[in-house]
Amino acid sequence: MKNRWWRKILPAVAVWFYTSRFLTGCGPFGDVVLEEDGLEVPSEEEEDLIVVGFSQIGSESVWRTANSASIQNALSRENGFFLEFNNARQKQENQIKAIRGFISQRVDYIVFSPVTEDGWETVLQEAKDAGIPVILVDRKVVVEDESLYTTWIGSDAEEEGVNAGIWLEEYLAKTGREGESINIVVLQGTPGASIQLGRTTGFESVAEKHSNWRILEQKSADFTNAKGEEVMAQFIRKYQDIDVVISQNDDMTFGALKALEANGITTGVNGDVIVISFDAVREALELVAQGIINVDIECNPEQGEYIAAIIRKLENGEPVEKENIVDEQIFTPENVEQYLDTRTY
Ligand code: GYE
Repeated sequence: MKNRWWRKILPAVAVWFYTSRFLTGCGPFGDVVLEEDGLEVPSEEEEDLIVVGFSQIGSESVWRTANSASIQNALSRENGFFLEFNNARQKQENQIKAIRGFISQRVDYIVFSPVTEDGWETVLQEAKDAGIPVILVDRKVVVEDESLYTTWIGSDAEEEGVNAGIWLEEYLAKTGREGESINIVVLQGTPGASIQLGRTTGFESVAEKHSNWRILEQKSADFTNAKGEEVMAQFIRKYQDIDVVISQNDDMTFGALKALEANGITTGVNGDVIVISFDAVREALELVAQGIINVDIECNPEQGEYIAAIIRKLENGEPVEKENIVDEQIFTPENVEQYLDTRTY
């Protein structure tokens, strides 16, 4: 029989490997990353990096995936950051848990995109007491004491809603329909999310100036493709004469288009129903170019570089603005072609 001596020492090697890893954070074959509360911590060589804990809402949309990628690219090791990325899977309680984890880990900055506006006071106070600056990204919070966060970076949701209304106003005038009665249905995003509330109030502020516009119903489809299809199908069953569909993100629009098509209803420039969408991801811009979606109000997910720049300023002790609004535009069949090649998401 062969002498398999190594079999005898294997358990001892395993014990040595895991104990040394556990006690020192270093493995026998170089540095490894210690896990603490399921969170990564920087190794010794990474100690100079700026540690950022980021709680993302989830991965509900194409926009969200692009937003996550932008933040991961900007807050990379090469750029001097150590990023703790947490996916909250649409739940506020998961975000609060992640933020508490970041606090106990004493990260340098906490960044998060709040799924809804309310309910953040306690955990933000805990971050403040721990002396950790909080940067809000994409969505906003409602808090009495604004010093609970340092700054916010995102889109002007209300302006996006106003832009949708103004576009509709101009389009109806251009097509000679300004005097017609116009029936509108709205697919809304996650209830209580600042972006949903902003887009809604923005559009309503224009709609209320037009006595011939009638908002038949506004219903949440949670920013997802599947729910967009489901809610649009309900609208179709309930209302015979829909003139305009407003969908507060592209994913819901993709779902709604499926439901409309399944019911033999055409959309867009030469169709039965006018479609107004938000986000402007590549696939939606292609549908704008084909005249299937009439207009897409851009919401810019590329917020990573903005966050990195703000953190660098804070590191240098420079002041930062309380609100930082990203640049955005409006895409119609008339202008969209020139942007198609460069759209990466
Ligand atoms: O419009 C949608 C998403 O908060 C701006 O969230 C964001 C929205 C975006 O999932 O697609």
